[in-house]
Amino acid sequence: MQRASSNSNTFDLVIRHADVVTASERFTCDIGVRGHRIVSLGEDLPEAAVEIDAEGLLTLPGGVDGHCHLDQPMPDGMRMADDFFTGTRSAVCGGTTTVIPFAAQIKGQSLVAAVEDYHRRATGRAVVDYSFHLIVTDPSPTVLNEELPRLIGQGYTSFKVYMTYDDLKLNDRQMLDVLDVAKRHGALVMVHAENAECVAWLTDRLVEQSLSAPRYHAAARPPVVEREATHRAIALSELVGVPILIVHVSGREAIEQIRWAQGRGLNILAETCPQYLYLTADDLSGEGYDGAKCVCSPPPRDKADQQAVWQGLAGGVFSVFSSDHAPFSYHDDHGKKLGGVEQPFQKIPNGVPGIETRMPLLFNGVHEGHLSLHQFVALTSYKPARLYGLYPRKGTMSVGADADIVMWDPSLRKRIENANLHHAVDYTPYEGIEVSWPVHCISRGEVLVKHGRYLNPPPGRGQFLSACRPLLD
Ligand code: DUC
Ligand code: ZN
Ligand code: ZN
Repeated sequence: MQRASSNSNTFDLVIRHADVVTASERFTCDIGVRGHRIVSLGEDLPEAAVEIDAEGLLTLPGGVDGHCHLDQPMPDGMRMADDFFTGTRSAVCGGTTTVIPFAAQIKGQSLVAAVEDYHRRATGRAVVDYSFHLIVTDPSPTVLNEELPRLIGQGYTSFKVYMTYDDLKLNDRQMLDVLDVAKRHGALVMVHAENAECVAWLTDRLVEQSLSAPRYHAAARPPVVEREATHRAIALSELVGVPILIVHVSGREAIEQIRWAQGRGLNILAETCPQYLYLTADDLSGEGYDGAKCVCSPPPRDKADQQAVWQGLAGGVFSVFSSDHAPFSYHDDHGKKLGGVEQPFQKIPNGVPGIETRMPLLFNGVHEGHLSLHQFVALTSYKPARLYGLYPRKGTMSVGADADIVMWDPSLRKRIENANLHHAVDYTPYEGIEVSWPVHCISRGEVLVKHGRYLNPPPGRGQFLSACRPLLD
């Protein structure tokens, strides 16, 4: 694939005969890269130091994972298995060349301190480029009036708020305050929509009956709990007059609320994730404690919900498809078996790993006729780049964009096996599913994956990306 050039240094890299697919176009050309950027899309480009023949492959913009958790500070002895090194290594092996994890405020902590701490965790570790969302858990007057406006101006233009989890949740008034700051300063608020009081009430009833197995996680968070919070978040957004993005939408009841809002002309955006296409609540009922591997919130639903999510992806309800990678190992005292013991459902660390399998699993939607290739690019790269202020540097294939390029062979099908993944988690909930994989992955002009093999680039080559204003259309 590579050959040395003796007579030209016009380009550092040329990709020949590329069948380029973006969110809106498909064309064949040679791609010329100089330094980190695409500098030419043309024909018969002169020879470069590095050459790749893309004949027979699809050439797509690198993926942007707009929702993943890496090395996030956790309470109660929990610890994420992936840091910025293993997480971004895993990302690029699955075709993702930009990740956006969360700088999370601990209640009582300054938001600026949370961001500084998160930079320390990322610096020198990332293999691909990264940006940060914020998680706002304590919207004090200082946070609302000083820290958030300053951080938005410095390139942190999206933040997540939670309607559940005791250590993270905001009440409605606090949500209104945060939405108001987003409106005045041009940021995007992402909402985790589950009704905390309902979850607590249902959990107490299950615990009273000594029902503690992983499968009761789904019973404690039924669709109505997500539906109610989704509707309430929409109402709060309407009241303030600012768009929101509802994250990890799990099935038809929440989708109905979002469709209803979108039909009324409200600017309600939505995200879904692989677990809502490939898992159901039955996966929480595995042998013994095995169901803990699929405990995430909202929980996976049923087959009809999976169908509704596929239809929502195809029909435009969803703007983005993210992993919500939450890397807790199964055999780990800091993971699913906290303290070395099996936990009652309400204490199991929430989340499933999926940063490497996100794009291959959605590519199956193209393979099976659910989605067009353009929709695949829009959901996994173009739209998250725009919403999170990284476009046109990321999310497209145009002159001036970063050379983040992923080449796929749609005919190459291989089963997912955790042994072949590059994260530090000891399982994948998608073991055995057959998918297409990226063949070559390029990040800012550098080949990091070649013929499916990870080339071990040095940790720290990934750069922090300061985000611009969200582009919502
Ligand atoms: N739910 C979240 O809200 N975040 C991480 C993982 C999960 O399941
Ligand atoms: Zn969440
Ligand atoms: Zn999450």
